[in-house]
Amino acid sequence: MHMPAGTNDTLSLITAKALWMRRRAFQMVYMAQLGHPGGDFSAIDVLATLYFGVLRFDPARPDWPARDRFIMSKGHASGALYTALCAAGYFPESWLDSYMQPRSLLNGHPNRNYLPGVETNTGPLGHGFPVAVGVAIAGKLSGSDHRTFVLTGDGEQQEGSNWEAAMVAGHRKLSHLTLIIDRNRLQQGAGTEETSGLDPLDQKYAAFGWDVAFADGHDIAALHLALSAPPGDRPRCIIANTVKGKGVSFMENKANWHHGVPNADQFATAMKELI
Ligand SMILES: Cc1ncc(C[n+]2csc(CCOP(=O)(O)OP(=O)(O)O)c2C)c(N)n1
Ligand SMILES: [Mg+2]
Repeated sequence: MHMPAGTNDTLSLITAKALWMRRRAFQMVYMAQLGHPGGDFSAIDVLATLYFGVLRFDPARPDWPARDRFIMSKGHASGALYTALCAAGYFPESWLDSYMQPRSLLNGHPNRNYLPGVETNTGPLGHGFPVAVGVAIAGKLSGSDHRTFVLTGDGEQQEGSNWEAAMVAGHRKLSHLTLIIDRNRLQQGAGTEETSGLDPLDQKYAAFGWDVAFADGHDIAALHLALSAPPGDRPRCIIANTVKGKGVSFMENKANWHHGVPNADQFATAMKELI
């Protein structure tokens, strides 16, 4: 499943998948009248780049020991993860229509007991990153060359558990671990910096022994370059500068679209813009 680095074909494929994911995720939210579309849309370009340009995986063997792991720590953005897993071949598209319906396998927050491709249950913020550190430690102890990628929100970084995880990963030089922070500068109802400031995030991770890089979280070529770089000698943190609600004019940078849901007119407008 791994694509050659940075070819135009790879970047075009990722771009096309990301567009499909935005359209499909918004349709799911519209049908369910539930969801977190703002955070879905800030993360989708990162997920599309990972699944269609970086990760080593086989959807026919979700538990293949040598697979790269991706952990969606910001589990509320399940629309981004479910559309990525579906596009990657883990389950049929019809399953997406059951999003958040009673007894659906596609809960509001991802559950690995229900859905192939989900590495661990997430939703409570601050849990996925510590689990990813454990996964990376296990990989290192077993001599595996698989990589572990984890995506957190930026508001999520306010949870103390992340900093314990960051400290352990730096101490153990977990070179095969990459943390991506979705730096959209908004959390549930307000900006991160007015709630509990995070800056300078880069200096904090560097102080914990991490390699740190910034990337435009919607520039597929830049994301591909940053995410497909081979492991170094320590864990890597990529701060992806993103726009919450990216791709739909009335959603971009609006806190109320954290868990806002569209009416019929808004849905139609979004579908016209997402082409
Ligand atoms: C421990 C915990 N507290 C509160 C929530 C409710 N909650 C869900 S998303 C969210 C805001 C997250 O902001 P951020 O991490 O920046 O996510 P994004 O902007 O990418 O959507 C909150 C407070 C939660 N899921 N878990
Ligand atoms: Mg945020």
